[in-house]
Amino acid sequence: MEEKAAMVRSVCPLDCPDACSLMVEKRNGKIVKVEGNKHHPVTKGVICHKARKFPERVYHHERVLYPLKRKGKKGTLAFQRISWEEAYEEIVTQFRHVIQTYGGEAILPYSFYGNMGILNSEGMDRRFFHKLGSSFLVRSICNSAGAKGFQYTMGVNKGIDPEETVHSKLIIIWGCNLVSTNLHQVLYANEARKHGAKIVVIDTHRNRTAKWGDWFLQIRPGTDAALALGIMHILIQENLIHSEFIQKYTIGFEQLKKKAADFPPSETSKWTGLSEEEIVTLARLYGRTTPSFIRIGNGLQHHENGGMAVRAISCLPALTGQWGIPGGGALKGNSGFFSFNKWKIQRPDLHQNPRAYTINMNQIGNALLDMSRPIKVLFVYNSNPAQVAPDQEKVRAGLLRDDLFTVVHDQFLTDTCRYADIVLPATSHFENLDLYKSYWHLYLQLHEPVIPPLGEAKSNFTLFKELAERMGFDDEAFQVTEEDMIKEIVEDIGIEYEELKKKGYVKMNVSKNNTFPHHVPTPSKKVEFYSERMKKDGLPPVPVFKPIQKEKEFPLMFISGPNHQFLNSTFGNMDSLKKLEGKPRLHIHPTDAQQRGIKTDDPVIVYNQRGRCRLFANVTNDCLEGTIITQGLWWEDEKIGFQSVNFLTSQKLADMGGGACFFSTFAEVKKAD
Ligand SMILES: Nc1nc2c(c(=O)[nH]1)N[C@H]1C(S)=C(S)[C@@H](COP(=O)(O)OP(=O)(O)OC[C@H]3O[C@@H](n4cnc5c(=O)[nH]c(N)nc54)[C@H](O)[C@@H]3O)O[C@H]1N2
Ligand SMILES: Nc1nc2c(c(=O)[nH]1)N[C@H]1C(S)=C(S)[C@@H](COP(=O)(O)OP(=O)(O)OC[C@H]3O[C@@H](n4cnc5c(=O)[nH]c(N)nc54)[C@H](O)[C@@H]3O)O[C@H]1N2
Ligand SMILES: [Mo]
Repeated sequence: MEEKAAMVRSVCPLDCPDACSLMVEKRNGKIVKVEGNKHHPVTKGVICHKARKFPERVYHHERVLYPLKRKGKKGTLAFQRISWEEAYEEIVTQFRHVIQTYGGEAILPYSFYGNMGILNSEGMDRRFFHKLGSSFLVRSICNSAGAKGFQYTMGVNKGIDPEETVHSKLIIIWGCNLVSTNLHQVLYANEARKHGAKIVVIDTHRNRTAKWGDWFLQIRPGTDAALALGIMHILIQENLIHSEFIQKYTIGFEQLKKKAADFPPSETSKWTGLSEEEIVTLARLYGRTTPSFIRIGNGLQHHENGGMAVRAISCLPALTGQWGIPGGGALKGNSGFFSFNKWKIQRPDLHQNPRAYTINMNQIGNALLDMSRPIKVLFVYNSNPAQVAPDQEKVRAGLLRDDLFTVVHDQFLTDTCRYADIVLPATSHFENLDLYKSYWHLYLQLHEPVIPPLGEAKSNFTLFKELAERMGFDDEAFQVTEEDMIKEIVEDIGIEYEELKKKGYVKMNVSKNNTFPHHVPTPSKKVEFYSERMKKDGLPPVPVFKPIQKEKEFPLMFISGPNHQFLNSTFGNMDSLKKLEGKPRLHIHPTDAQQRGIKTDDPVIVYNQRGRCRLFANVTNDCLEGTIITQGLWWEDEKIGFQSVNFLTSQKLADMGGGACFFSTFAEVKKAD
């Protein structure tokens, strides 16, 4: 007899700003359907295709359900099943041997946010590797340049409550492909639009978001700081600034004014490719509309000057006095509202060697090949470096090293698993107890398990706790349960666990004393147009524009961003979503295509000094001349000879925060034979 369907609450674990609240339909103990939670104040019943496809992912026939050990050559995906005991035995033996012979620094964890749960992404794992004495990983692949740039101006990674943006009268979406990457911001903006708001999109690509907005400004990549300075120039020259606000809440206006003077419309136009008229119109619109809101994306900061771009843009709202008006201000990221005690969660004090090597994850390729301080064990979880990390030629060469012992904990045999000595089965988030914040909305959510672990899968939390036990770590930090840890985290910031459990979510503090402009935690406690701290850090203290270094031999700028149906490389193995996404495309301007004899649907090779990848051309005016664009981190496909776009990207670091420079990549393209 068919069991009555039960609806259970869940949270979407994906590395996406929306952190949706989900409702899961279960029948006979199995998840059959996933929907958006209608009662959650932000999700409001709306979710994307990816989340709807979770049942297909969770029960996918290719899911890894028990530990595996390599039996063939590295790079070949040949494994045999082993037990957890055998896996632990082998890993612990390697850890002990490596620590004794080379020291703990020869062990490197490599993780990101494949699952955003705090316990499973930055909780028990951190405690474990600290105690183990491993090298430190700088987790800078995503937003660190922009986050740092924003912090220099505003002191903390906070913007405004996105729920307020329904009140905005002007919404500028700057380098952010909302329609694909932050769906609920689109809904708020649509609401604002009903009340007369205008939506401006500033992007290099006429993407889905550009087509949805009211006015699209197609900017040359890497020139956003010039545009921000150009807007300031007009605001100041035409007295569209808010003098009392500037007086009361900012420092360094005179220095900024001097810098902005260098960017009259003619100069700004020369760099950005926008017309003088577009620049002037935008600046006047910004100067004359209140409340105005700028959603700053991740795209524009994946450049070598990306930190400064965000730093410059983040000065704009203070110039026109937007902070503090409902719907006025900007938002790059909101993690600063979740003021957890990281130290208590991650316990860096367990590390016996706080001076251990620090390795920037954007340079994992070089790190794996640097034999002057060899990494002997690489432990990968919540991430797929053989797909997402730049300069894949180096990454793969490093992963192929015979003397490197690699463990990968994942739900699927990702491209990284090809290089693993041991693959461990990870639970899906539905199988775990965890706590979720968002880097956009302000609700903390509790996730209680919806189903028990599939096969022999274990959560990251359980894995690292059990490894600690086998390593003989008897600190209290490793004795706790998931519930203990969650209680400790939330009670520390004054949230009752029982309340969280009952409702599923709690909103963070948005009172006056916790928001701009009343609370600006920079050294001066004011919005810093001039930053002494930047000067100390060897950076220009006032926003500047530094053009991206071009490469003569490779004239086309190659921008490889996320696509609509995948989440980074997650879902890249699912037929339904692959079908919706179509082919891995290279969007190319008609002039560039014609010069190279390329037509739509032609297979093309994109290449540079580091590597190549094969894509299918789409000749279109949606990109600028000189810029070629692809979307999505597709899995390796031998049939079409597809390789990661990250064979072309480089390990160079952005101007701030050790950030990644995925989009400051130059390439050439030719028709494939
Ligand atoms: N569907 C989907 N959603 C996702 C993801 C996904 O893979 N798929 N990934 C998630 C993650 S981890 C992140 S970090 C976010 C990222 O999401 P977003 O913040 O939207 O950032 P991107 O999509 O990387 O880039 C946004 C836009 O920046 C543009 N761009 C590139 N260079 C420049 C420039 O110099 N100036 C300007 N103005 N624009 C430029 C690109 O053309 C692109 O359209 O999305 C999250 N959500
Ligand atoms: N060229 C180019 N490269 C990029 C980007 C780009 O725009 N262009 N974007 C960059 C950005 S912004 C980011 S954030 C990174 C993202 O890089 P990653 O964080 O590596 O993202 P994913 O490719 O989604 O890989 C996450 C992996 O975690 C696994 N996973 C999910 N849940 C769990 C779990 O509970 N436990 C374990 N052990 N594993 C789990 C998933 O199955 C998946 O294989 O990529 C970066 N790389
Ligand atoms: Mo990201």
